[in-house]
Amino acid sequence: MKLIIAIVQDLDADAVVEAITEAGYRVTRVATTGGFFRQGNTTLFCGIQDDQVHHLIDLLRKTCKRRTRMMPIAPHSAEHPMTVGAYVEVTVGGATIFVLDVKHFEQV
Ligand code: 2BA
Repeated sequence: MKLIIAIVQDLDADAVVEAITEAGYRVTRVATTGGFFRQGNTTLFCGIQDDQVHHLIDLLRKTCKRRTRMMPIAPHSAEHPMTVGAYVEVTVGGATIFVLDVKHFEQV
């Protein structure tokens, strides 16, 4: 058995969860925050059989989109309040996926 941990953008979360549940898998959705942007994203936990990993990753690939975001690299500070910050374009997503071996699974 595998545990898939997938970090996706909030914009894709509803569609991904729908696709995963429609395909017959179980998923837990957690509201998370990315360390770099410090903005909300969604982390999905999905326990599946080994032979389902490729199918699940395929679903994530089809439903999660790459997007570009503008990230401030020189935000204006108290020392220079009139400075207009500089921005850099950063590509985010589709999905960041971890595949972990599950040693033991039990529901009581
Ligand atoms: P954030 O940490 O908010 O990162 C958002 C985007 O900023 C990243 O998109 C990447 O394009 C860029 N980025 C992040 N750290 C960077 C760095 N040190 N230098 C330059 N650019 C950087 P993604 O790579 O698609 O990641 C989307 C979200 O997935 C991340 O949000 C984070 O929440 C999670 N993530 C990505 N890689 C991870 C990892 N190795 N471990 C844990 N979480 C990860």
